[in-house]
Amino acid sequence: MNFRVKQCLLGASLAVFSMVASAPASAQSNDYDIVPDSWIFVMQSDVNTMYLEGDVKKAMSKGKAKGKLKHVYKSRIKGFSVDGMSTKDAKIMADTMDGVAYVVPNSYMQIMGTKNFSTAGKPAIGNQTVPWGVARVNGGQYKGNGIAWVVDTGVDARHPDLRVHKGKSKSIIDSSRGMTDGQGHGTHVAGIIGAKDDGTGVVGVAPGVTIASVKVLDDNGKGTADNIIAGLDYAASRARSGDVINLSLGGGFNQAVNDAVLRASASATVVVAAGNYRGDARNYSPGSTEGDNVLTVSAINSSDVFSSSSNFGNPPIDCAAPGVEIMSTLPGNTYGSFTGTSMAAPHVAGLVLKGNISFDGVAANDPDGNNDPICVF
Ligand SMILES: [Ca+2]
Ligand SMILES: [Ca+2]
Ligand SMILES: [Ca+2]
Repeated sequence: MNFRVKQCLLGASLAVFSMVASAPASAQSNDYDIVPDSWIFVMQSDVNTMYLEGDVKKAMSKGKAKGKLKHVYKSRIKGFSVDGMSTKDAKIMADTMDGVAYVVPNSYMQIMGTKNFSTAGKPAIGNQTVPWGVARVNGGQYKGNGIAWVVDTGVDARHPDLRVHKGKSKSIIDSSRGMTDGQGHGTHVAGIIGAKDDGTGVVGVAPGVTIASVKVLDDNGKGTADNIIAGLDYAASRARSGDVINLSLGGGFNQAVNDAVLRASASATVVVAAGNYRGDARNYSPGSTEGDNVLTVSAINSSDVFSSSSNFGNPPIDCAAPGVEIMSTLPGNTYGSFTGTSMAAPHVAGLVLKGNISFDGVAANDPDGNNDPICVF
């Protein structure tokens, strides 16, 4: 956690603060990360959320704060987001409303994986391939009935190598494509976790597991913290112990995102990508989240060498997993490879579903000098 942000939270429970002012110079929390005039309010954990929507609107009229209520978070996560509200009015809101723990600016986040265009879009040819990452973590053979909640760009539900539960899937964002994945990243992540062991295409770490797609990022792989929190709130309200929630995305440090991950982890284990900024993972969200039921994952290549783009630092990183040139499912019944900590996290999500994680070897050349253990079954 960012020390100065923490001080601010403890010092004044109703303080409005800016990540621009609070973040250290080395962090990515620069101006371009902030969504203008958009705020995330986090309520104290004992607040009754039944009347939260009405309370927000009442506070807006009472305090003369102008803005548009966007999301209300009322399951594990308690809070709300607003658009079109000035910094001055956000302060008024925080002062007028009872039970506000803190407010932070909304911020942009994105996928933590890069498509290799020379391999993407290939149909499956011949027999099933076991991707190197699945072999490295001893994946395969899943008999449980857990669900993998993939909070991402969507998942192609028609891909024959995936088992997607449409009824449990949901899009948080307005999208002309509806539930489907226009980017490819979410479909790729889903295949790493659970592509079927059916003799064709690829196989995942927990083959054939039910995938629930929670779409929070657009066709460019980009999104905002308040939508990601809404996706987490949705997944946490339905996930059970034995499920896993995967977050292969990231951006600058955002306390509200980290707290949402922490609160969601009361429902099921949350696995998060460390981030691809070649920096200290403590400066990025959600990778910096620390909790007993939260796993932060860095990336290695097929020689167990730490990926040059992966964030580092223990804490918050718990282990490393395969994340370079990973072959998996892509939309339209095709396959291709991606690189990033986005690919490392779902390997560990698959292990969580299988129910047993151990370590085998370490990531060589880890920049923090403390070589991350490699998670395997
Ligand atoms: Ca397969
Ligand atoms: Ca950790
Ligand atoms: Ca390390």
